[in-house]
Formats: sequence, C-alpha cells, structure tokens
Amino acid sequence: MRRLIAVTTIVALVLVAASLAWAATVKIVVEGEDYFSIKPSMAKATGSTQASGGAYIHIPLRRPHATTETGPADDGNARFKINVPVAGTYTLWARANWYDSCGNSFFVIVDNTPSTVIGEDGTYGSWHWVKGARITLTAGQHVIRFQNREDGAKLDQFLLTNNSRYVPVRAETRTPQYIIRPTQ
Ligand SMILES: [Ca+2]
Repeated sequence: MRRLIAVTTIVALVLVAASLAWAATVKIVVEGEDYFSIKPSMAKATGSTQASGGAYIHIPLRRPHATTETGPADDGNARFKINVPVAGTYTLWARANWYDSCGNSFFVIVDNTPSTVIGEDGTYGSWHWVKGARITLTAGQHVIRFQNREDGAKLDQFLLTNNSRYVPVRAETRTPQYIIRPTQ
C-alpha cells in the first residue's frame, strides 16, 4: 500500500510538472507587415499569393544587385514592438525568402543589444523558416528590429518561442495579443 501511494505521488508530481511546462510554453508570431515603424529602404510589399496575409517586408533589389560583401547601403529597418508574457530564453525564427547568396540575411537587433545575423542559408526563391539567435527576454515590452544587411531579402513572419525544440514548417497563425501597433 505504501508503495502504491509513493508511485501515485510520483505520477501526480510528474503530471503537475508537465502541465506547468506546457502552460509556460509561449509562441509569439508576428507578420512582417505588423511593424511598429518602418524606415527605407525597408519596404512593405502586398498582393503576394505565397506570403502569409498576402504581405511581407523586404529590402528591394538594387540595380546592380550587390554581388560582393560590400556592406549595406543604408540602415533601412522595420521595428516591431512585442509584449512578452513570460520571461525566458526564446529562439528566434524568420519566415524568409532570399534572392541569392548575396541577398539572404538580415541584421536583428533586440532592444539595444548588439546585432546578430539571421539567414546566410542556401535556400533561394522560396519561403522557408530560418533559425536565428537565442534571446533572453524579460516579461514585458521589447523592440525587435530587422535591418538591412543585403538587398533582395524578404521577411514574411517571425516567431519567438521558449520551446527550444519547436521547429516551424508552414506559415504560422499570428498572435495579435503579443503585438503592439501604433494607435491610429
Ligand atoms: Ca506576412
């Protein structure tokens, strides 16, 4: 009997721990077009049949397209304001579409921390998820900035999750409860 109680207690504790972990799992999905502010050469594009919501943001191709790593021509960017419900370490993912090997990345700047690079993978001409940095965030408001690094880079959505094993596959459903937009 004592053993049964012990086993029952352990099972109950495991279930409680699992449900707490489940409850604390957060996924923040933001459309590229959900920006709080945008600065050229970052631009919004609409009418897409492939991008979620029909829209994305991008650094338009220059003519001639940069074919060497010369550095960005401007600091064009989109700033996003999000409300993080639970403090933790979040993995950043971007649903991107790259032009070529010289148009396949963005700088990402979280609040006032040094920039990181997302992209530099070899999938061109189709929307796909790219894994970015792991970011430690407090609960509350944060600013995420996607900034020009190379022309020909497009962003449909980005995602932040504290579940390090989560791997997005398709376009995700946006989570408006975490997104702060300018008041109209
Ligand atoms: Ca979109």
